[in-house]
Amino acid sequence: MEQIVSAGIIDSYFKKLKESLNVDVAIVGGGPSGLVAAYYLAKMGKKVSLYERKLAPGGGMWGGAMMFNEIIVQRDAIHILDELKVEYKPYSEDFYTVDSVHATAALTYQATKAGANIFNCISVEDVVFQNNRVSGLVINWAPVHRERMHVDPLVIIAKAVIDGTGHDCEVARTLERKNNIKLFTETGSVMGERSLSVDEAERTTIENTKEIFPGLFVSGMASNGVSGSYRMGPIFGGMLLSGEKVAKLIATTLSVSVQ
Ligand code: 48F
Repeated sequence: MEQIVSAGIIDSYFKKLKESLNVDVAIVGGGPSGLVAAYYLAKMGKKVSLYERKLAPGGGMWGGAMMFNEIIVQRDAIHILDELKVEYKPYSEDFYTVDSVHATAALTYQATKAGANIFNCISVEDVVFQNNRVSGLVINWAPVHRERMHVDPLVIIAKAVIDGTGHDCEVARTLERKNNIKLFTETGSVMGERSLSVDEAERTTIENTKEIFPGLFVSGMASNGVSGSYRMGPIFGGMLLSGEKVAKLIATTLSVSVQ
């Protein structure tokens, strides 16, 4: 009995890991934008894996605002909540409240149900850089990073990578720091996030969701961080719409590149 429990877990995990050594889309960060992107891409039949360094995917969504576990979603993004079967309540004409624990769990569930593999407790420490293109990820156990252990990583090959790391836009920063390249931003660099301005930030989150270097796309707060736009606090329509947009962009890019 003891052996079956351990062997089952090891066999099943390594099957998943091995299947994910070469994917269509590798997503860094399990925040709302990354989870929504994972859902739509998997639903379109793409092979998707998502890497989250924390134990629980969900990023900044669990905690609502100041740990009041409710979030606000605007009317424009309600079709995504409907698609992912997330419950919401009308609050005022264009705004809805959503239980943040319910929403985060639902996004995680729907992404995996659609076929995306989520790997938690894994940190992305670098990208694969070949022919002036981001072609995959360099991954390691999050505790290895936390303990600063000198342990070499494993590598995942991907046709497209999403930086969904939130405010820190870690993948874009690492790419820029190590490779003497210019990103597709106004300055050619990661411009850094500005202070809070809700309307502006919600709009630009979607505008700034794009390919910022061949093979590397940004979603969610990382989009605004890379392009020098504002933060917005606990309103989540922009994050959901950004996840939807990046999935469509990548699907289009991949379909063009296979023709
Ligand atoms: O920050 P986060 O929730 O990403 P998001 O989709 O959503 C932002 C909102 O939650 C909120 C906001 C909305 O109004 O402003 O902040 O842009 O989630 C990012 C996830 O990425 C993980 C991190 O632990 C978090 O769960 N992450 C960051 N860097 C890495 C990483 C890394 N190098 N490797 C793996 N995971």
